[in-house]
Amino acid sequence: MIQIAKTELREQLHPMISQLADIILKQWSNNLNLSPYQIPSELGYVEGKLEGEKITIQNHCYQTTQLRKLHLELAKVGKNLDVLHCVMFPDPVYTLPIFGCDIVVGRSEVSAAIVDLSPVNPDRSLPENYQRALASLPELYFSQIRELPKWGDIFSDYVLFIRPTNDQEITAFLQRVDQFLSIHTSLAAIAAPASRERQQLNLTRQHYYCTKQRQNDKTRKVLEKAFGPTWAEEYFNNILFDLPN
Ligand code: 18B
Repeated sequence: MIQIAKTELREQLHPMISQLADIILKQWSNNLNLSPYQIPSELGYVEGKLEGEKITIQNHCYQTTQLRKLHLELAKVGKNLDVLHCVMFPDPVYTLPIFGCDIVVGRSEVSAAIVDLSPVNPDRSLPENYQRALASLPELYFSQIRELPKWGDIFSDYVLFIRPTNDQEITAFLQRVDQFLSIHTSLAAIAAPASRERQQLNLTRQHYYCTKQRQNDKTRKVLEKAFGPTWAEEYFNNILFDLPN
């Protein structure tokens, strides 16, 4: 099991976030052959405060042969905002979707919970083996489905974007993330390298994904308030949504 360096932060976060962090780290350590991924050491654990509230960020980063960057980020902003952010970027050599997940909790209420296996096919379809596995998952009902933002054309038809309204919905969401991760870790591990041409397309699509995610003004605003616009821009470009070489 992966050791959590600063357990204190996780313990201070909303239980949905700490539970999801456990699920993600367990899936990674049980099902993948992880190597460390170097992020600048000063960004592993970050504290910032410009105007208003203190922000604390904790990053976990790994890589495997097929996945160039597995990133889990936990953040606490003041007393009232907790965030979990997770992206698994494939190595563009492999034609694999981009797993992404975000949970935002404001004043003890989960306002946004989103998970997706985002396609790298220009027609937004997923590889056939992913489609088969996802189509066989049981259907779920959530009472509050949220509308995707304008930049959200990167997401697949399987995206789940909700505001959970009770513990059952929280549990159902967590289970669904666990299922996405089981599917993804098993299919990613057996992926074969794509043709040169296809690798180029995978790279282009990953650039597109990152360009769209960087348009999330709600994330940007939180980071700008704590660290200033220059730092926020660099953090977006180098840590959250960096482009592969
Ligand atoms: N995100 N999120 O990751 N974001 O990073 N996030 C918010 O209730 C942070 C991702 C996504 O409706 C909100 O609206 C901070 C990934 C979508 O316009 C806040 C960090 C995905 C929305 C934050 C962070 C993703 C959203 C507003 C760095 C998906 C809705 C909360 C740790 C795969 C956007 C709310 C909209 C919202 C904050 C999605 C405050 C600081 C990987 C779609």
